[in-house]
Amino acid sequence: MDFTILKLTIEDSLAIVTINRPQALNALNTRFFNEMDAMVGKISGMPEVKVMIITGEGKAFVAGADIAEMVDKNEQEGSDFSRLGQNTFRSLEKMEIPVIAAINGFALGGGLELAMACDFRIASTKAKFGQPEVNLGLIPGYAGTQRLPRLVGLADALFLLMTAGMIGAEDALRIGLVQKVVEPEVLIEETKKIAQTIASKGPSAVKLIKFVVRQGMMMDFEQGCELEAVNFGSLFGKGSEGETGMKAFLNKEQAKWG
Ligand code: CO8
Repeated sequence: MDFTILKLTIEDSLAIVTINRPQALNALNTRFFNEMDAMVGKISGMPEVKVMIITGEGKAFVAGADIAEMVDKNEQEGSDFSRLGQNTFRSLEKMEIPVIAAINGFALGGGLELAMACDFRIASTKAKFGQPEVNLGLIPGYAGTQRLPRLVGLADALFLLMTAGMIGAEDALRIGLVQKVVEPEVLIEETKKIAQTIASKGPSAVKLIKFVVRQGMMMDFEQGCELEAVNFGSLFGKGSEGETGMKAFLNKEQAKWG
């Protein structure tokens, strides 16, 4: 597929995907979702890529779903547009490798929903966050009603969803919506450093962390522990990643992953 909205840069084992429609503050349209589906497929087929970063061009990460595209939709089309975005973000969330959002500016509505489908979020001090759908007589449609309370808790989620208020990066950090706040000029560098740290770890272990934690969150505690035990065991044995890592430690060497 020809990418006209998404720009892909590969740097060593990192894939940096930039949403590049700054004239509309990177608002999410059908073309974006088709490109993001294709991008998820493309990067999933690149074993050399260990971590993916998503960021936005210009003053926005993403200022929401494209209101101009949504305005004339009927009920059925509205639900379909919601499912389109939900499915794309679910595919992104289910990628085996970690996905980090580097939030450079506005992350509103569908933009915040995109950021929440990533594994964690690094924000510039200039970032602004909100779910302003009720200003438009809408509710979130890309699983914001589901991911936001799971990330920040019920009351902070309802506060943001009901007031449509925008919060800054420090408040987002306080409620756990983002994990780190940095100056705008170092956002990408700092995010890359975090991504490189992750990329230097046991690659199967990192993927299993993502899988076991995310799956476990949808299970009861006992089932989650069993999922952990099975996957813990999968890293043991002759030629395994666990063997490589543990032997390197005992030999006081840096592990060389296969
Ligand atoms: N959709 C389409 N165009 C947009 C959007 C958007 N979400 N946001 C900004 N733009 C456009 C503006 O219309 C403007 O275009 P033009 O230059 O042609 O007039 C351009 O981007 C620049 O925007 P502004 O001039 O408004 O820039 P400001 O710096 O003055 O303001 C704001 C920035 C505060 C971010 C402002 O643009 C704004 O409030 N944007 C809308 C934010 C919003 O309401 N987002 C939520 C949208 S709804 C949503 O995301 C629901 C998701 C689930 C959908 C489920 C499917 C059914």
